[in-house]
Amino acid sequence: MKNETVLKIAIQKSGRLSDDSIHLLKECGIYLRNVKDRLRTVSENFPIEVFFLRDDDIPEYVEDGVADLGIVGQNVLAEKNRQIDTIEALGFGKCRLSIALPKNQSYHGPSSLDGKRIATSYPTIVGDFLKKNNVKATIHEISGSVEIAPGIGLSDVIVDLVSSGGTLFMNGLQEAEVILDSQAVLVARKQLSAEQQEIVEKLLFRIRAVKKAKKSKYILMNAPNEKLSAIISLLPGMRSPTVLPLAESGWSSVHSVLSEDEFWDRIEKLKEAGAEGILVVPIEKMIL
Ligand code: PRT
Ligand code: ZN
Repeated sequence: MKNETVLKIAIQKSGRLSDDSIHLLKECGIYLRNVKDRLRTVSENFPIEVFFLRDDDIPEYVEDGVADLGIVGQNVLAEKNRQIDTIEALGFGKCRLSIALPKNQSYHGPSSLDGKRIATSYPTIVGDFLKKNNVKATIHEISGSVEIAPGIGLSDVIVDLVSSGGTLFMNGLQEAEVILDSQAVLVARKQLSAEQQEIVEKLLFRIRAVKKAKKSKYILMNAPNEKLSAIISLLPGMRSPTVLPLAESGWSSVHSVLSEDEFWDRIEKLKEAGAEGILVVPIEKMIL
């Protein structure tokens, strides 16, 4: 076997980030065999070896050099506070770490926490927040089912992750303040070798192409030639739109790329400007 540099990447073994992490690697064209029930696997077509770990352990393993890269939530990173670099936000695993309290209690900012008992799995982040706001409160560290703590008399307040808010609602709690916004990020060990850095750049290039494509749509439409300039002025495209003559004289087919944010607004304006038969197609990869 050739002595090639292989980058080791740690991802969550089983949990909310697992499927999205594997899916991202797949979209980057990195093939992994038998990802279920394994501790590690080497890709057949990219110099990468994947380790499957508990998310809480990933920052430490990356800092210690057991893994070179990792995919982990910013909430875990902030709590563990390890000397590693965040190199790319990945756009999945979005949530927020929030202060929540029983519905019938009022909250007027951090000072409302004075003298309270706070249950959380994030003692470091909460401790820093209290210190920053000059608040004295007691932190009870618990590792799961934080949302039931006020109901069973263990705490007055909780600090926990929220995404839809359904769990808080079901436990009679209200979200009072967001302490941290979080999503999954790609992290790297400090002092990677030049060869390793080269592989990271290759991976990042692919990740960015996938992310960019997700935010964009390819659109095709028919336009009467006399309205072409008005229609073209509404289209950004990567350079300028592609315009092709249709079989029916006096008409053209216009192709372009629109970003998700401006999509609906532009489509309405394009229709008003005379575009017809608008087709919208997902883009798989986008290389700029
Ligand atoms: O076993 P391991 O330690 O690897 O996994 P874990 O149980 O610690 O973590 P897991 O799989 O639950 O979450 C992994 C990561 O997903 C977290 O660290 C976050 O970065 C991210 N994430 C995104 C979330 C949520 N959304 C989320 N909603 N993690 C947890 N939750 C929980 C939250 O704790 C609460 O119990 O979901 C509940 C609230 O959800 P809603 O939708 O009802 O508000
Ligand atoms: Zn965990």
